[in-house]
Amino acid sequence: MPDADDDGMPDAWETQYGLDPNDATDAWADLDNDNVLNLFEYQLGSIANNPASPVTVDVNAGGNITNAIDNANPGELIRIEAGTYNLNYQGFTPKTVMIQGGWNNTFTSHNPYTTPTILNGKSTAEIFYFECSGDTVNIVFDGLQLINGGGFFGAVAFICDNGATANLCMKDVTIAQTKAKSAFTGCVTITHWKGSISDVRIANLLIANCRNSGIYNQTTYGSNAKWNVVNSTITNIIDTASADCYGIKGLSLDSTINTNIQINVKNAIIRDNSDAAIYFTNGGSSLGSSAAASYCDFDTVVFINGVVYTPGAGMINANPQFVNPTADYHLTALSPCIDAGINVGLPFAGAAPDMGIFEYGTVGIESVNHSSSLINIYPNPVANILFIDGVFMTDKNAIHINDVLGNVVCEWNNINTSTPSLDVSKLSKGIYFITIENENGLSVLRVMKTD
Ligand SMILES: [Ca+2]
Ligand SMILES: [Ca+2]
Ligand SMILES: [Ca+2]
Repeated sequence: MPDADDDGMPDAWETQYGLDPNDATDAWADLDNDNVLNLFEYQLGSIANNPASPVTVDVNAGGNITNAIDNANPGELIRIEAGTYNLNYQGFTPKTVMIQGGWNNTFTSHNPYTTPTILNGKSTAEIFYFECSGDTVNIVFDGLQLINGGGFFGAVAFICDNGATANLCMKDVTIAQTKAKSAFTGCVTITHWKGSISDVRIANLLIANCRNSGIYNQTTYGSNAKWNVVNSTITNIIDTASADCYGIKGLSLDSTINTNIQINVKNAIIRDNSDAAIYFTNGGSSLGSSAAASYCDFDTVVFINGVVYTPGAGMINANPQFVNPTADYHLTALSPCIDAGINVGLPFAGAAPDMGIFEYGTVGIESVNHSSSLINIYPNPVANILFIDGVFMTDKNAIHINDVLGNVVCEWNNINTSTPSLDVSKLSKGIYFITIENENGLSVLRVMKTD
C-alpha cells in the first residue's frame, strides 16, 4: 500500500482519518488522546479517532503478563501497572498486540519514567521472543524498562522465516544490563530468512550498559528489513571479550539479489560503544542495503561491501555531556545535543528537539499530549498566578506540577471552573511540568517559574 511520506501509515488510512499523507510527523501524534499514537493505532487496526479503541486489557502489579499476551485478542492494548515483573515471553503464533507500561494502579495516570514498569529477564532468556514462520506479527512496545535480557538474542528478538512479516514499533523503551550470547545477536535482534520482511519504527529508545550490539539485524535469502529510528540513545555497549559491540549492526548475508537492509536514523546519540556507532555490510553480491542519518551525534561508522551511506544535515561527533557518562543519559546544560535535532513529530522543549532519548531539563515526560496546543497557560514564564484556559474542565479533574526530577510540588483536584488560576508564587525559580487531567485526557505543558 502506498505510503508517500514513509511514516508507516498508508496514504488511504491517513486520508480516512484526516491525517496528512505527505507529512511524516503525524505518525507520532495522537488524534484521540488515548495514549495510543496514530502509528500504533494503524499497527493495531484500531479506530484512530475513537478513544474507546483499541480495547484495553489491564495487568495489575503481580499479574501474569505472559497470560495476558497469550489471551489477548488481535489488536488489543495490554496496559501494565508500574512495578517490577519477571518475564521471558515466547511467542510462536501470529500476534497483533500493544504492550504499554507506566500506569498507576487505577490506570488513570501514565508516565513510564516516573512510575516505570520494569520487565526483568533474570539474565536467563530473552524478555520478548517472537518466532514468526510464514506469519505476521504486529507488536508495539510502549513505556517499558527492560533489564537483564539474556539467552541467545538479548532483550527483544524476532526470528522471521518463510515469508514472515514483522512490524515492530517501540517508544519510550529502555534496555539495560542485557547480554546477548553471540556476536550475531543484539539487545534488539531481528533475524530474517527466506523472503521474510520487517518494518521497525522506534522513538525514544535507550540502550545502555549492555553487551553485543544494541540493535542487530540480519537478512538472508531474499529478505528485506527497514528501520526508522528517531530520538534515541545507544551507548556503553561494551565488553572487552566480545568482538561485536556496535550501536547498530546490520548484516545482509547471502548472494541473493534483493536481500537488503535499509535504515534511517534521526536525532540519535550513538557513541562510546566498544565498536562503531553503525556497522553495515553486504555479503556476496546482495545489493541495495543503505543507511541514512541526520541530526545525530555518532562517533565512528563503518559501511562496507557496497552499502550506501548518506549522512545528511546536522551530523556531529562530540561529547554529548551526559549527566553521568556511564549511568545517567540525560543531558547537561553544556550538551551540544540540545536543540540540535529536527522536528519529527515528538514533543520537545526549547527551539528544536534535542538529540537522544531525553529532552534537556525533563525526566522523560512520555505523556506530553499532542493536542496540548488546545490548552493555553499564561503567563509563561510565570511569577505568581498561572492561568489555564482552552479546555473544558469538568469537576472531575486533577492538576499537578512536577519539578524536573519528577517530584510533585503542587496539586489541585476537582477544580470547579473552566479557567483555573493557580498560585505558584511559592515555587522556586526553574522549569516545571504541569499535568492537566480531565475527561478529555491528559496534557503536560512546560512552564518556567521566575522570581
Ligand atoms: Ca503515510
Ligand atoms: Ca502522514
Ligand atoms: Ca490514539
